[in-house]
Amino acid sequence: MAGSGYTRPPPPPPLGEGAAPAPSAALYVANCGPAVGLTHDDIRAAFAAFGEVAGVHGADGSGVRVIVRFREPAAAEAAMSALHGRPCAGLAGRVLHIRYSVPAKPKAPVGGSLPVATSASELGVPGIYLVPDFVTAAEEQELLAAVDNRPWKSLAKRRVQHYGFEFLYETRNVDSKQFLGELPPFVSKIIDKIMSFSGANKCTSKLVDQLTVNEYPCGVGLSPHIDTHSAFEEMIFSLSLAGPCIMEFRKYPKGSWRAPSMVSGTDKDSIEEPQCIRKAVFLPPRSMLLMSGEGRYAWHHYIPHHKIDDVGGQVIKRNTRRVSFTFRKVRMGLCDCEYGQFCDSQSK
Ligand SMILES: O=C(O)CCC(=O)C(=O)O
Repeated sequence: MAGSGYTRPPPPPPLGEGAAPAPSAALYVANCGPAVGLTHDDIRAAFAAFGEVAGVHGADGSGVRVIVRFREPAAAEAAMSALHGRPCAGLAGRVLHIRYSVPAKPKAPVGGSLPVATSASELGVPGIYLVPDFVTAAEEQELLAAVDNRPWKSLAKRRVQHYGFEFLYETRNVDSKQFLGELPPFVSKIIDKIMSFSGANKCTSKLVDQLTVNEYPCGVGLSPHIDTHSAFEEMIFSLSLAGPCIMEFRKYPKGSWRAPSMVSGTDKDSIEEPQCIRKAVFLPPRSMLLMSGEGRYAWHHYIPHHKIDDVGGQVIKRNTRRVSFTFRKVRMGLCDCEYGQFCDSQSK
């Protein structure tokens, strides 16, 4: 798209579904470019037969796809009907594959354009609480040493450990009949402290019985998701250790939007997503995040894949790993929350 302001259109929709990009003055031309021996001047000359060409630009770094911009949409339409899928005499008989190009969205500045809160009150997502310095630096080192002494399981972009119950990434759920055993003694102090959270007394029996430890290499994040309602009870506690991150919360107008797989970690940030409310908070090492109520049930949480973040004008480098301890309580029945549109129990 270099400089053209246009880019590759989305793949054509299956027959009868959605609409192809509307005709425009810019064409996305594949099988055409310097890498197959055609200069931008050659291409401009061949397309000029249909109207005034405003510019020819590489569509990407491949050298085989270009954007041809006409002054008038009618010229683009004429070129499309004459040249698409046919050998082009002016371009050494190459068969061109042409679609209407679409305007490129401006790229977000480094770290995203979202202001980043440094406290839960500034974040303003109901049910989200953040406690800085929840553990001391010495406790942090003990917790890291404890998990580094245990086997990690490698996912595509990060490593994990599960205690209490295994988290099944394929179903984003747990097998509640497969109890792996009590949470390990090295987290007992954390669990005691969690009990002191306001609202923690809502839980009648054990407050948490499942722990997922995530180790994110520098700059690696996590796809947007809501923890499956039927898998876990309301309160989710996440302790950040070693490195910081930004956590973004997103509320979608329709609860049905599903994030790409958390296993692959291949989310594409916000490019193809529907409109949503976005808010972000900085999670420093040793802080504890509590997700409850609306923030837990109705907002997706997401860790952008950034190596550098801008927090209130201060550049924060994510140049160490981040290790999080996420404590949850496995749900043994169905969820009956008041956020039915986001609830897998209630949509069945
Ligand atoms: O790393 C974190 O703080 C969040 C982890 C999380 O959301 C998850 O494991 O589902």
